[in-house]
Amino acid sequence: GGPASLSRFRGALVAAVLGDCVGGEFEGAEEVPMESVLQHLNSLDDETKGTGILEYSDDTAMARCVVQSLLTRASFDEQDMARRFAKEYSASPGRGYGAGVIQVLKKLSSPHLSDVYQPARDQFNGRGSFGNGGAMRAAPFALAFPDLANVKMYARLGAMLTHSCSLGYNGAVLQALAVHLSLQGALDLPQQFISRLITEMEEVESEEAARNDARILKEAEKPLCERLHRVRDLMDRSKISIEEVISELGNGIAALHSVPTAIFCVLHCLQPRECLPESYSGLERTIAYCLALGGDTDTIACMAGAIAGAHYGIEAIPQSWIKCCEGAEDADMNAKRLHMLYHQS
Ligand code: 8NA
Ligand code: MG
Ligand code: MG
Repeated sequence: GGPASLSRFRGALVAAVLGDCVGGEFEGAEEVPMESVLQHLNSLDDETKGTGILEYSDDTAMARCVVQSLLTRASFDEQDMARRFAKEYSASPGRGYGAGVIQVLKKLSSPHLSDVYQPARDQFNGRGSFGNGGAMRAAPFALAFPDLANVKMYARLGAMLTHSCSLGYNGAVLQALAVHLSLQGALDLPQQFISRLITEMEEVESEEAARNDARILKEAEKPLCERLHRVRDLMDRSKISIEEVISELGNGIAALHSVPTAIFCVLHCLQPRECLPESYSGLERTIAYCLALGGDTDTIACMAGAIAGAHYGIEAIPQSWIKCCEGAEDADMNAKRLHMLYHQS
């Protein structure tokens, strides 16, 4: 489809859910042989194996709240979104939430709360969380707002409800930007895609709060930009091992160690790769590659899924995968609603 086509919206929202559901199998694993990944993905095609339904985790649970809030309010409403996060957590606390964010979600359910951003600010002795929990649910902002400035502003505010460290919320801004550009067809020119992300993030990370947090955490002056430069170096190389990707970009629960990684996975899998079946579509390659990294596989595959899905569209997603992932059909429905909202504004 053309820029911002319905197929791209459906691809983005559905593939994010698939990445989460399919990636859950290897979450936290230190080493994942590609053979195990392919076996896991094959089992989804095999109805006789009766894999059953793969459940979604916190990534999708929170993304669904973001989507519902944006659709219901037809804009960003922090009170409404915070309420939905809290309600969702108390209804299903066992979705694999990060240890820290649970405290925020409990405080957000208090009826006496006057500032919905305060619980997030109190995290980690006032430094705020730098986890990838803001980024894992950032894709819907790119699907609700056509304007780049709005995507940046609302992805940031939406993340700040739980992640007040700039590395946490700027990771969400980067993820939303990547989905926004992919939706426009920007991945047809991968070099320009990464350059554009770097330019945007240069501005985002030049803010005082970002510079301060980077200094305190002893990171590079503009940490996400520095990682994006590494992504650009790695994507130019024809051969690169999984170990190098992990050591250069990371596979952990920090936004800094996972959002650039997800972007790299998408870029790397634009072409067929030796380690992956020839029969795979680009989207299947991307998800498989994310799982083979180990670490925070559900979240990295969820984020890469959103970016790749916006590029390849719904047609690249195997029906059998959609059938066995909880919430995939809902995501497809919501993508159609978001597409309408996006084209109304
Ligand atoms: P979060 O805000 O609780 O952050 C996740 C973790 O990062 C915290 O529990 C801390 O250990 C650490 N952390 C974050 N900020 C700081 C800080 N300023 N100082 C010290 N430590 C810090 O949760 P989240 O919403 O960001 O979630 C991130 C990931 O955790 C997601 O992948 C989610 O699925 C979840 N999770 C991951 C795993 C895994 O094995 N990778 C397992 C279960 C849950
Ligand atoms: Mg998860
Ligand atoms: Mg995770």
